Amino acid sequence: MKLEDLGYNSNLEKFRKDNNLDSFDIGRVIAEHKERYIVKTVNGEYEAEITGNLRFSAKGREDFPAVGDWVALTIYDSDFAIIHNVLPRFSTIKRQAVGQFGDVQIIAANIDYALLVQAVDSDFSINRLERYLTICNSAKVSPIIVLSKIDLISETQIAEILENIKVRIKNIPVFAISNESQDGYDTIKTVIKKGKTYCLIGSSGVGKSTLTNNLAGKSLMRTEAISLSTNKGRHITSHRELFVLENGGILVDNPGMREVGIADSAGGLEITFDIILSLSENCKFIDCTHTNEIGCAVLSAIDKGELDKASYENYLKMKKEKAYFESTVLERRKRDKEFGKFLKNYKKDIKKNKY
Ligand SMILES: Nc1nc2c(ncn2[C@@H]2O[C@H](COP(=O)(O)OP(=O)(O)OP(=O)(O)O)[C@@H](O)[C@H]2O)c(=O)[nH]1
Ligand SMILES: [Mg+2]
Ligand SMILES: [Zn+2]
Repeated sequence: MKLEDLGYNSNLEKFRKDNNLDSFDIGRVIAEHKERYIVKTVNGEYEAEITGNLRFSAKGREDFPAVGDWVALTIYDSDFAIIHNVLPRFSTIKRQAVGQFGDVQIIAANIDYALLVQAVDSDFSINRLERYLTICNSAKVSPIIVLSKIDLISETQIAEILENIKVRIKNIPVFAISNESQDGYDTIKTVIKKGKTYCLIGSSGVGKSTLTNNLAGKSLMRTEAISLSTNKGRHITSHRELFVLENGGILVDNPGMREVGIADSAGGLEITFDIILSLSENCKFIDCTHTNEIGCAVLSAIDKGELDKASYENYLKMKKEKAYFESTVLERRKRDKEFGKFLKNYKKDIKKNKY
């Protein structure tokens, strides 16, 4: 195996050269559990931890390695290694961490495509699709929509769902598949390319691991039927993991997500709702909030049926979340800064009292 088979490229090699990391091994994080990592290199898989230096210089969760990361490491024996550096990420899929406002959770790093999986029988929601799209657009990851479990509904119902998506979501590929009958597999297999990394995201029980296993041709991940009435919210997959498929594609399977909070700082909303953005150029007021203003081009487009109202409402909701997220991040930074100042003065005082 070569590093390229894990998705390594010339940009990463350049960074390694420029930063004199030649004395280290290079590997990719394929799994993570409580700050312990499994890293795959050309020589095999190693259990790894980060250096104290990396831990202490970390300003937040984002500075720790995540699944998909490229790392410089020293291998100590046949299965243990220490991670010294995390190489720069070309993309990072993240969300607002559940219950911790202003903090982000990294879903995966260095992802080329996100497979947004929704089951057509119970899980389907265009609002949530738009939410995932926003996260992808913010992360610089290309989204692909995968509708699973089409064996459970009729062809007319499938066609209806595809029509409904088209009204609100343009220019994003949509694949309808069944992991049972493997309908649609021929086409979805054609999007999985050698050396590219695909991240499966979606709710619990939609068939992400079943798809992973089927594409791999072997049972890599445990899958299970969940009884929604007795096991509400139980997840089958409990950790993320990266696999290299036979055809050279690289897959990251994830635990199901219940909440997909917006931690957007890179214009993900603007890209996802570019129609609203371009309409707003014609609003009468430059600071139009598109909620009640006279001469608002967005509201008038809704009236004329040119813009989907539900999509617009979803946009407003996420915009609010984004504003809240940004304010909590600012708040956190301010607190950190104040604490830094306090610490500096405190240390000064101690010194003064000493002498
Ligand atoms: N009928 C039908 N059942 C499916 C399909 N895909 C998956 N299943 C079943 O749905 C259940 C859950 O599948 P998993 O692949 O474990 O779901 P998951 O998305 O990995 O779930 P988490 O790991 O909890 O996120 C299993 O019983 C699968 O057999 C499908 O296309 N059709
Ligand atoms: Mg799973
Ligand atoms: Zn407006």
